[in-house]
Amino acid sequence: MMTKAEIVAQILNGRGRAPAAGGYAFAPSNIALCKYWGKRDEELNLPVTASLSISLGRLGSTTKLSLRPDSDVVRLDKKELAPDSPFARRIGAFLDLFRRDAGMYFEVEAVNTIPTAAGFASSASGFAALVTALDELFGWELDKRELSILARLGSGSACRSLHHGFVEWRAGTRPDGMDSYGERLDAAWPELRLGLLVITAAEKSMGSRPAMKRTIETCALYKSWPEKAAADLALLKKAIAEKDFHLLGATAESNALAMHATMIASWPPVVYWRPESLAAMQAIWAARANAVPVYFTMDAGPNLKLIFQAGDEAAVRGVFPDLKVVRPFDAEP
Ligand code: 2P0
Repeated sequence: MMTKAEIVAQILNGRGRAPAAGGYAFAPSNIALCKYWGKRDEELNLPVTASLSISLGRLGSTTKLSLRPDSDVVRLDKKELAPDSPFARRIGAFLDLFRRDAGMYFEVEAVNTIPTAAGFASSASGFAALVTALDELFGWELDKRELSILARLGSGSACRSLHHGFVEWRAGTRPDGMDSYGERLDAAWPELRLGLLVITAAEKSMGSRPAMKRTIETCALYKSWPEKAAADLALLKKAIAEKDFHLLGATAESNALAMHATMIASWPPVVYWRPESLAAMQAIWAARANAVPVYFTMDAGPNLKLIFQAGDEAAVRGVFPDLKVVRPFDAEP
């Protein structure tokens, strides 16, 4: 098994120059329509299956980076994190991969433009912005494929946040993961809308990393997941190519529910749903029965992400007045 440090050495391969004064980058958040659930390599975050996501335009993370002489400082949304907090440690361990000498420390200023408190921010946009800012600071001039591989070492889903629009994360087969990265699909869907529905802003019960591991280790249903994910990936690509909204929505919803089924069938069970999550699902199914074309997806938490098209926004808002509506294709740089 290879280590992260070996992969970084292989990619950087002596690239770069004297560090610039700083680095700055933005990366969008992404929401998977076909989920990443299960790793074949925990060190390198290599997935069991391919996944497919849509990036959230201007919603994501900005990261400002500079060098410091004495110790790392990590600020998230203007607040300095305690050095021993889990997030600061995770960033510090990732930055260890890129320090040129023992006396090189970083100041990291990360700001989320997606509501953090509402539980929508994830590590994906953060690590994607961080590697892009590192590229600027050190002048590596890496391409998106290489940056995607580095971002994956921080967090799997981060490899999809290097691009806008629809992104496929190729699972790859190589043990070193050099063929496992995010790639943009050549397709746009300007009328597509995502609605962020806050069920609760409370901290989630369990991080997705241990939940994924427990599912693989204890869930008998997980055996069927690779086949389900492969079939859904093909259907989603067809839906995107043909702009078939019902196929897109139904496939994404079914894929999310199948992922949650594997969590629920793990032991001890992993259940992210709150009673309000199920009530929201039932409201969506009732809306569909009333000819409002709206579907949902869910990740490792209680909140729902609604999928609909621009022409149906008023009808969807009629059911969910507090929805935060995102236009994924509006903010293309
Ligand atoms: C996804 N999730 O495809 C799936 C659906 C959660 C549910 O990617 O351990 O934070 O850093 O590789 O990327 C969350 O997992 O996990 C995730 P690591 P990550 O969006």
